[in-house]
Amino acid sequence: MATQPRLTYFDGRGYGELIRMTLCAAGIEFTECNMESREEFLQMKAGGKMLYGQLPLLEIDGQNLVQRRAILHYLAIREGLYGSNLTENGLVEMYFEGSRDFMNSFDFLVFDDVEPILQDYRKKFFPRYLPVFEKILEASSSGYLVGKGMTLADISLLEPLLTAHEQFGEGVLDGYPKLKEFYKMMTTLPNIAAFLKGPHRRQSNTPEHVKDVCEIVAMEFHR
Ligand SMILES: N[C@@H](CCC(=O)N[C@@H](CS)C(=O)NCC(=O)O)C(=O)O
Repeated sequence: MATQPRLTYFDGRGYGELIRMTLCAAGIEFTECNMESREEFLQMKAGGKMLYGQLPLLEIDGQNLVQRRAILHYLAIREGLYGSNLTENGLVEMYFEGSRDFMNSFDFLVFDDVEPILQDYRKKFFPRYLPVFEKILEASSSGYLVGKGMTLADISLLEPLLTAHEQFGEGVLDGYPKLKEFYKMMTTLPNIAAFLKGPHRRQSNTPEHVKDVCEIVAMEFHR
């Protein structure tokens, strides 16, 4: 029997969550190894699988893949979650990067007092991303961002939409009917619905978790 892929990261969302979601969306069974201490991390590093000494690491197809974007693109190409021609690939990349920026704009969530930032956030970031993705979906006949089926761009967009729902509640996409449909469709796809309820889905990162990870990788933690 072929060995299952193994994802090594920390027991939180961070750079690992989209990889977990993509593996699950593609129906790939995988195991996880969570770094819990500095000793464990250093031991893993000494094992020589982490090219730049960083995580996440995905062991798959006899390879030790690092760099989250490289891992995601490898999976996308392997699993047919990419475009079907050069034009579509350009769109997948463009929407993937935009949705990554949208996701990165939630980085403040690791601070203790997010309430005042949340007020500001809605005004600043929603108008940049939500109307753009709404327009793309209006022009789509499949309900997906690119072409006829799901691509990495859709999975990538789902992550900030899930976070937006967690932070702002159910009505967060009011006024964006196509995005609402997209969100409903994506979250009810069997593999994704199973991921959201299953053991690979992590709770939202807390300041405590981020502090722990900083200790493990010996990085300064700023609140
Ligand atoms: N560009 C890398 C960055 C990975 C990264 O910074 N990982 C952090 C944990 S979230 C890490 O392993 N830091 C340890 C270090 O830099 O020594 C990626 O996208 O995967």
